[in-house]
Amino acid sequence: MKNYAPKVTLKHALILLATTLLFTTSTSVFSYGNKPAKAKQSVYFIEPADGATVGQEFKVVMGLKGMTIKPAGEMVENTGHHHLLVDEEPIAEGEVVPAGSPTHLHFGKGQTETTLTLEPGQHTLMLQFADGAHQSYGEKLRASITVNVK
Ligand SMILES: [Cu+2]
Repeated sequence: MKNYAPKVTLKHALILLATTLLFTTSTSVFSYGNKPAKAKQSVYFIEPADGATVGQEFKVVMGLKGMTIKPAGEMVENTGHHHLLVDEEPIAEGEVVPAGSPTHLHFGKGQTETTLTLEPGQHTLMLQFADGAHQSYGEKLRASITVNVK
C-alpha cells in the first residue's frame, strides 16, 4: 500500500505530459492553418529603387510573385504580362491597358526588363500586371515608385 501514492502521481504526471504534448501539437497546427494557402500575388520594381536618382536613360527591372508570365494573346488563369505606366493614372481592374500610347508600355512578349528614356525631373513609374487580353488585374497587382531623373 505504501507504493500506491507514488503510482498515482506517476500516472497523473504522464497524463499531464500527454496533455501538454497534445496542446503543443494542436497549437502548432493551428498556427500553420492561419497562414494563407496561396502565395501572395504581387508585382514590384527590382530596379530602380523607389526615390532613386537616375540618368535620363535607365534600366527598369520588373518583379512578379504568385503569378506566371505569359505572352499576350492567350487567356490563362493566373498568368499575364507586365505594363509600365509613366506619369499615368492607374487602370482599374478589368479595364484594358491602352495600346499605342507612349506612356502605357506593354511587355506582351513576356519581357521583365526595359530601358526608359525620360526628361529630367520627377516621374512616377507604375507597374500593372494584366491578362492575355491586356485587362488590368487592378490594385492587387500594381506597384508605383517615384524616380528623379537628372
Ligand atoms: Cu498588354
